[in-house]
Amino acid sequence: MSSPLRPRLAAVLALALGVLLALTAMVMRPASAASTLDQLAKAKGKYFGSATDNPELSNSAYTAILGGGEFGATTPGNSMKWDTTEPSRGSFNFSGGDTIVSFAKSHNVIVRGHNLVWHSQLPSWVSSLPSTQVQAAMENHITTEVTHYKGQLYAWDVVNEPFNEDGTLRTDAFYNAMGSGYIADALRTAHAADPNAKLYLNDYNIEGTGAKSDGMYNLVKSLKQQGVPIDGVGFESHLAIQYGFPTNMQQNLQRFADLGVDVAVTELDVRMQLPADTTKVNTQAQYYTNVVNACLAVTRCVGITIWDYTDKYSWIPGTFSGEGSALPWDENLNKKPQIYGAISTALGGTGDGGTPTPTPTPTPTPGSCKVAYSANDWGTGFTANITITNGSSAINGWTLKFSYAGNQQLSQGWSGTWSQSGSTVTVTNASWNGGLAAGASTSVGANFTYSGSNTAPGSFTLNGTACS
Ligand code: 9MR
Repeated sequence: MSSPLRPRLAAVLALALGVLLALTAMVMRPASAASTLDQLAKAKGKYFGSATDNPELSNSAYTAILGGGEFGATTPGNSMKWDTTEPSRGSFNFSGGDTIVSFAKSHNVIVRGHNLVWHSQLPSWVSSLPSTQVQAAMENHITTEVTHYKGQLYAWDVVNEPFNEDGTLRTDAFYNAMGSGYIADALRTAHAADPNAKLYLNDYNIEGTGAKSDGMYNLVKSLKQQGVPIDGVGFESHLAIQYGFPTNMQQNLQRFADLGVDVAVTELDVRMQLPADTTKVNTQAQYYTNVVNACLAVTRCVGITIWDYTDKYSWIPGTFSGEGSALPWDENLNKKPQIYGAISTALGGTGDGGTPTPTPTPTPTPGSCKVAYSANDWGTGFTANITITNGSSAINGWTLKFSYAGNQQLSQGWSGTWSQSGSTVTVTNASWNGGLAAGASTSVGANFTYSGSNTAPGSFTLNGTACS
């Protein structure tokens, strides 16, 4: 006797089996690779870029990383500058810049053109012109170069580094010939040649508030009032840990944005006196975090570019004797877990660039602290990245405690003082991250060794209170 139930039962069983297989596949699927810096930045509506230069494009290990998705923007370090592009009057050479633009296009990377008018890397024929001829030479240079790259660049640094430290304009060949009006003239000339490129003024030591930043601020305000085509201000951000972090960077970026221009971090690196040590690297990691946080907090901050990504090709050792180690990748093109991690974490990532260990889903308790934990595990060891978010009351000084189930053993921690007793790990704040306002976050990290299994800690306490 055939029962109508049998085929139906079989169908239900088949369906159930299908669902089970699908669920099993989901559970078994390896965690997807961590997001790149540019993917993380894009998720926040910004780009993350790296400068480059033509000589290093012959290094395939280098280009694999440059074009491998970590970076969504690039800036030619030298090959679009006047001394390269018009070494003698009227004779133009765009080959180096073209090579970088073509690399960028084929790797889906936008290009910031750098730069059109600058007192440095300026061929001597310009500075020795009679002052009556400088304007024509400048306009011809801008028109020819911008037209050559028309439609291919995201932005141009039209005038580079025009200010003295006291906020007055440098008395360079352009200023001497045309007065302060050379800047408006340069912007208008560039706009006529490529109305779609974002036109920037770019300078260093304007990241924090101060006389130089005020000089730039007043100039941009006046250019906007006159209707001069200016779209953005570039904050180079060549920082050095021995000089302190720029004052009020976020507020400073914001006041420029409030003038109606974009802002961008255009040449970020954070150098130190060598050799590096734990204290210096901790400070450096915090500087990178601070810069990312400042940009993220300002809607019109469009992106961050580091001034090349590896110490191998950094300009620092050649310029500042005894200094270096300024970038997130070392001289062997390996990511520095702590610096890369600081940038990634600040951008909202897992901080490691490897395969993230899934974070257990916490049960949120309203008003309590929160802890996000991830581990970049290489089988015998791992880097733990922990972001602590304070609860609803400000604290000044904190102690974080958690325990591992296995034999995980601390080897080195950063951004706090780390210790371990048995399976319990204790982290207390560093001097610079002890004060946390309500809801404020800070990130710490450490390397551990282990054997056997490596399960994430199940619970955390901050100053004795359980965190979700
Ligand atoms: O990275 C550039 C380096 O290769 C050159 O030797 C140097 C010459 O001035 O310029 C470097 O880039 C500078 C940029 O164009 C403007 N801001 C400061 C950068 C570092 O010097």
